[in-house]
Amino acid sequence: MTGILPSYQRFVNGVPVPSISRRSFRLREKYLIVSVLLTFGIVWLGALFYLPEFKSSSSVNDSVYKVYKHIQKAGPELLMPPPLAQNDVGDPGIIRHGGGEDPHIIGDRNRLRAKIEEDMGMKVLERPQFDVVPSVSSSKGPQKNPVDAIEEPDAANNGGSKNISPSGPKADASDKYVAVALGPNADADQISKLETIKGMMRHAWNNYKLYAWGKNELKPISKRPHLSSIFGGGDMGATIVDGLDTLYIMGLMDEFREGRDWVAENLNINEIDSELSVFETTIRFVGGLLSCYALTGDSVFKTKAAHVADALLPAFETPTGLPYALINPSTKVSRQYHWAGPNSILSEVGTLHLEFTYLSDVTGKEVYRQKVDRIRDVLHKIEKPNDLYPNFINPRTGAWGQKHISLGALGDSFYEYLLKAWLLSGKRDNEARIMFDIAMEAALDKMLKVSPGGLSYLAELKYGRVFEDKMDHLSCFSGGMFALASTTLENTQSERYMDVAKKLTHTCHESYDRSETKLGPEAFRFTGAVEARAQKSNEKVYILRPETFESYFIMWRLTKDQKYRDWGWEAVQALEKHCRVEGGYSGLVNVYHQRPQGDDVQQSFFLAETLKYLYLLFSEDELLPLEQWVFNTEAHPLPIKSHNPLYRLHQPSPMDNQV
Ligand code: DMJ
Repeated sequence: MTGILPSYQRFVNGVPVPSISRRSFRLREKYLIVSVLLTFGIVWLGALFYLPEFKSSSSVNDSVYKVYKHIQKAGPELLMPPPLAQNDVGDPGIIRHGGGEDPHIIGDRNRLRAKIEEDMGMKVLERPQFDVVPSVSSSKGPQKNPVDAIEEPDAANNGGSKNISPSGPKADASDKYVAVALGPNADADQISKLETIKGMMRHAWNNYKLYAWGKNELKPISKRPHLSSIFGGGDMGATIVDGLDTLYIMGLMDEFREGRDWVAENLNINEIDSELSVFETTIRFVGGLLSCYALTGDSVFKTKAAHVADALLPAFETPTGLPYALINPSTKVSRQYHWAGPNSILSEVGTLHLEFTYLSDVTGKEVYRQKVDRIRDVLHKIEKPNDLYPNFINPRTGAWGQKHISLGALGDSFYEYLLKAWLLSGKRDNEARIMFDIAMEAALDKMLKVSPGGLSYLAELKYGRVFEDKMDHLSCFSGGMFALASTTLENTQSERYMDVAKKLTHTCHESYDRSETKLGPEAFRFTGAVEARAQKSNEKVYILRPETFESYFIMWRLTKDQKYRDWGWEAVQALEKHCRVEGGYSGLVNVYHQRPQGDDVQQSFFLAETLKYLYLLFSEDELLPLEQWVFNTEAHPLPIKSHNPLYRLHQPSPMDNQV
């Protein structure tokens, strides 16, 4: 059979093989080859000129982009840089030399990404910005050399391009707080206690995530969101924001990352069209976000802290500058609580100072400091009955309301913040410390009582006289406060402060020990035969409050008396026995019942404060040392100015002066 192409048969060892060795083509073959080439050429030119996809060079880009989009759909990680080595998971913005990827390759990828974003108005996913932080390690770590302030890692202009990367300027690895809970000689008991508390945090967080993610709090028994009025009706993710720094401190980094991403993507206070508490929003949201900013250097937290604080500012527009209690961030309308008449609450107007001054220092915006300085000024200058501060004050007139005085509800954290404002300032805010010492001298003279059974307690006053022989659970923070006051300044009161601190912490422990559940009531009285026990039914609740454990923690750090750790462990066991339910942790309706009913609320402060203080009680002193950190009233640690390199003081840039 003859085909189109000729065959010239050769044989090797009698077997036919095709031959390719011939010097020239025959004429018929030449025609055939030329016509095949011509056909190819025509098809190629036709495609170039007539098919729509290839008409212009910009269309070429379109096509490339379409392919790119297909890849993107397949998974964003395809467009993201490969993970760094285990010990190199720092700021994604850092181009690391001497290991890892070639900077040129990173540079090319960044240019490509920037181009795509610019051309298509599209945002390519960023890798999140934080470090891997071990919670349990044998290395001692945190900052040992205090410096005045460090360069702000995310400053808009940090001088030169060598540290600039796709996600922002350089944040040095040392800018991340390394949370180390254990020293080299930690024993098995300490390790297992820390692990238990960490497990509690995981249980609280996972259930919140499962049943109430993005809502404010969790109802752990009915397994659905809890809408607390203090945060308005909207989805502010209170448990996320309040719990984030505890996750970080415990080294629960996966959980921290999901919380951080929620904050970055969803926290928008301006969308809330209902009233929220200026005070609660400040201590939980602004405080929590600032703490995360100090610990990580991730600028998302600073931006969000300022965003939340800005929404609160209209509440300060009063004749005295003392803020109203509530604000609607959408309408910007402010008002007081109905039950307080025209008055603001002392503990609310007096517990903004730490967050607002620190926010000014890290943002460079003076407006926040101006607000709290004005409040301070009013409270400094006003005439005080017997050197004490009543719980109510009218922001229109600047006059006191009813003369009820307490270190518990309505008064508590105002006094705490006088001491802590002085500490946070690196002991420069002397006005605050003097106000604190004068008030405490008066409080101890007039309010400190001893029960017939020998228990010291802080009574409540009205018009200068003992009004009730009662202590709120809230006032159990005061043991820690007096101990801190005693050890941070030597003056005529320091010995007395420590003595009172020990006695009050002991009394608060008694209020726990005298209940069937070993958890303390909301308030306890000292009347006749009844000591350190609640009497009314609304006083018998335990809503997962932290104040007693806060004092155990501070007392342990400052005295090293083992009993504080023992008391803390009793509390952990009681929480596990009575408050832990399948869907999280619940408060109790009556601490005097053997098998108490739950109140079905997992308060956000359980994650922010209760579990954090218990964890710190069993950690080494190097984890958030008291010489470098001050805890806000919601247990969010803030760095001490001039003593903590993570203070992150804002560095003014030349751009700041431009209009
Ligand atoms: C917290 O929100 C803060 O500690 C506040 O100062 C008072 N009480 C709760 C927790 O009990």
